[in-house]
Parts: sequence; structure tokens; C-alpha cells
Amino acid sequence: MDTRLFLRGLKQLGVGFYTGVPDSLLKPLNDTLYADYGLTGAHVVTADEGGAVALAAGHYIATGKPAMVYMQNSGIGNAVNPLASLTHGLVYGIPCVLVVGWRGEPGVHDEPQHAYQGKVTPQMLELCGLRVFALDKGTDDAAFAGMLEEAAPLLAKGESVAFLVHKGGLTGGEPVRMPQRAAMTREDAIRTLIQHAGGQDYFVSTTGKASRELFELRKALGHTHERDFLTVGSMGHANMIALGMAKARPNDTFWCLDGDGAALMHLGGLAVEAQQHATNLIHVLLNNGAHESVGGMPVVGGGLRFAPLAEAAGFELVLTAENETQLNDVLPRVRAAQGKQRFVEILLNAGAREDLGRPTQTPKENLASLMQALGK
Ligand SMILES: Cc1ncc(C[n+]2csc(CCOP(=O)(O)OP(=O)(O)O)c2C)c(N)n1
Repeated sequence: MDTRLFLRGLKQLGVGFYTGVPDSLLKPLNDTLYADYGLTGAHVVTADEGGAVALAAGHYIATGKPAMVYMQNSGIGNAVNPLASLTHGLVYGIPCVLVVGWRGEPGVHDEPQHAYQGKVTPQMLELCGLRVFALDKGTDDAAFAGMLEEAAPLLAKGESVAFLVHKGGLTGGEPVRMPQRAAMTREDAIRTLIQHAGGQDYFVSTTGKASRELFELRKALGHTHERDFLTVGSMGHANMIALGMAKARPNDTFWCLDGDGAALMHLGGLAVEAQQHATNLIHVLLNNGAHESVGGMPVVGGGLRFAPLAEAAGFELVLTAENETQLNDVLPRVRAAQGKQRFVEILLNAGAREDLGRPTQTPKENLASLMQALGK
């Protein structure tokens, strides 16, 4: 279905405010909202999906109109708390219109991190009290009109509904122009990082293309993958995984390769990490100003800097690099500063290779080889 027709239909339900976290499958919707509203006013990209449900709740309280909350199904977990304990009919009964991209739909080939979430997606939404409508390539105007007719009285009663979007279910949209403000790409930075790191160091990389690039760079450089943990799902948790490892292995060095969207999603972890004072964990923030892996929607406008946040949280050595020369200067200083808690922010252009592949190891193979390298 064309995204503009979809949005026009939702207007009939009173939906004129849009919020969420971007998703590759919902890219036509994300791009259209960005083209029409930018990132202020009627369209807000939140740090996480739960925040979007809460924002939609606030909008309803102040206007009496339901808002749209869009997300990849990976984000349902983040949204469950406000859906169950804030908007649900047994609590406040605040209606929301969710639009959920269905990664890992059973029978459709997808990446392993989506397999379980994809299988339980309809049930999870129903368990949260939502009436689920499927939107696929075959959904025509008449079918959509029927869904709107069924949704309207539910919303009027304070219940929420979800449009579950199958691959290709929404079309159209003009691609977002991604931030081009630095000299390096994420892949350039990761290559330089692994070349500077010690051969015995461990890496924990964030969700999305960063992990795919790390995997391919290892291969291209003739390295093995056994010292890398690829956080293929659970966006925003790479630093806690790395912290768990670093605390248990004080004599090893760990690098966390984080994304700006991911770090923002669970920003509280930065303060916890600083408070834990794990001096064998180097947190690297690959800041391209965008959710590049899912289409390039800016992260809070693209201007957020994490170095001041890391300083405020208590990191002892905080350095920034904007180009290859600076990064080559910064990394030996970082490595030499053992005993200090270290944070590096790298400002990047958003973008990736067209031919970027995906890890050929399964998550279980990745884990088994890493744990073997750790002697476990
Ligand atoms: C909880 C959750 N919400 C949304 C997604 C979809 N998703 C995967 S990668 C990504 C963008 C990550 O952005 P960032 O951390 O800035 O890294 P970049 O892609 O720019 O390298 C998103 C939104 C997800 N995997 N999990």
C-alpha cells in the first residue's frame, strides 16, 4: 500500500501526530514523515520505543486524539512496559495506533536475531491488549477501509490497535539525505580501530551495520572472528555486555563499538559503566548522527555529542576524532592510558558500502568461538 494512502486513512481515525524509532521495513513511512514534518512538531523520533508510547499518551491526554507509534518489532520489548502499565484498558485506557515492521516473519528469510521475536510478534501485541491488523502487499483499499472501520470504535473506547506491516506492505517515500559532516565512514573507523588494538583484545560491537562491517573487516584483514561479540539484536545493550565481560576479566582489554542511536536508546548504561570504573573497557562511540543501518533517519537531529556526556558521567580520559589523522593520533594515547576509564567519540559520515554482507557465522557459532577463546 502506498504510504500516503495509509497516512490519509489514519487521519480518519484522528491520527495527526507521529512518533517512534525507525525501521528498515518501515522506511517508506519514516521517509514520508521526515519529508512532511522533519523532526519537530508533528513528528518525533524518540530514543526508544517505550518513550514513543509515552509521548503518544501525552499527546492523547492533551488533545483527545490518538497518535501513531511506529517501530520495528524488535522494539516491542521496549514498548511493553508503557503498553501494559500506562495505556492499557485496565489502567488509563489511552488509545494508540501502533505501526510495527514485522522482521523475522515465519516463512520469510531473515537474520537470526529476528527469528524468535518474529515468531511471537502477533501474540505479544495481542497480549498487550492490541487488536492487530495485517498490512501486506495484497492489502487493497477495500481491505484497509474495513480495518479503519473496525479500529475506530476500539480507539473510541480507549483501546489500542496495531498495523503489523509485512515486508513490502508499505511503499513510496523519498529517501532521507544522511548527515555528511566528517571525513570518515563507520567502516573506515572500525578498520583503524582494529588495526590499533592489541591482537589479544576483545571487541563487542553494536546492532546493525557496525557488526556486519566488523565481521567483514576481520575477514579482509586475515583476522579470525573469535575475539568479537556481535550484538546483532538487543540494540543499546552492547556496553552492558562488554561491561559484564570486562568486570569478569580484569586482565583483558575490551573495546565496545557503540552507535549513537544505540547509546541514546539506553543512555543510563553510560553512567553505570562510568560508576563501575572498568578501566579495561574502552567505549568507542561511532557517531554518524543517524540510524544509518535502518535508512538514515537522524538521531535527535544529528547534532548530539557524547563526549561531554561521558565526561559528566565520570570517564577519566575522553577523546574525540573527526578524521583519520586525528584517530591515528588518539588511539595510541588511549591505549597507553591504562588504569583510566576511557571513552572515544568518532564523528563520522553516515553511509555504508552497497555490497556489505552479513555475518556468515550464526550467533551460536560466534558465541562458541568467543567463549573458547576466553577458555570457557
Ligand atoms: C529495540 C530496537 N529498536 C529498533 C531496532 C532497529 N534498528 C536496528 S539498527 C538501528 C539503528 C542503529 O543506529 P545507530 O546506533 O546510530 O547505528 P548506525 O546504524 O548509525 O551505525 C535500528 C533503529 C532494533 N534492532 N532494536
